[in-house]
Amino acid sequence: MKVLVTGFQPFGKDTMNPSFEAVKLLPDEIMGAQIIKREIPVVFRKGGAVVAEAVREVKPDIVILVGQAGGRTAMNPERVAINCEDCAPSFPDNEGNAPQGEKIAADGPDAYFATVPVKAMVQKMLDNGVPAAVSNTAGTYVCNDLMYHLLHLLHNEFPNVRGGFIHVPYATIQNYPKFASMTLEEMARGLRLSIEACIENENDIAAAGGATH
Ligand code: PCA
Repeated sequence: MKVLVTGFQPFGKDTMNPSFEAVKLLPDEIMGAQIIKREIPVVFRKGGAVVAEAVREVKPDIVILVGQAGGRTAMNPERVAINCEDCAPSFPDNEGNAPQGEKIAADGPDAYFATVPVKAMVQKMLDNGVPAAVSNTAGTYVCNDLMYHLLHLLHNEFPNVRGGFIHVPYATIQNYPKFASMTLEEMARGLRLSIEACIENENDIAAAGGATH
């Protein structure tokens, strides 16, 4: 079995992105599955093209995308990606793009649900002491864009490959004292546990993972 795991390059004012730093700490094998790691540019559409190229080359069984969500308080497997790119002109991507409410795929559905078992991933992290919760929005910036691109590709071309996205909080070494943070090692442990949960659970477990707001 092969698991493709991606993290992002730094973006905005940050000089590091904990998503790829944590991915780099993963072992090269988890439960007998080969772990293949890739870094993704924080650029609308281009990120999706890089992932598509990696999927075609690696031929993974599972794809886990990872991104930073500063301000989040836990490891957040994302439930859904929406067909929308929308960001403030004051916070463009790394190539200056700032789409405002455009569709990602003109012919695509409004949304795709993750095909990895988000609740099992959360449960496994919680059982092992890693803060985790299902997230019901991946935003409308490059992370949502990447997740939508991946799920659109898998739906159309690789229906047997499962895919999902995990948002991570700031890393403690980024030193944002007003925000929650985790160490890179703890994030990597959460990623490893999540990958194990994907390997162990073809289908998701029955558990509450909703949110009131
Ligand atoms: N986080 C951004 C894009 C890259 C990243 O790590 C996001 O949440 O959209």
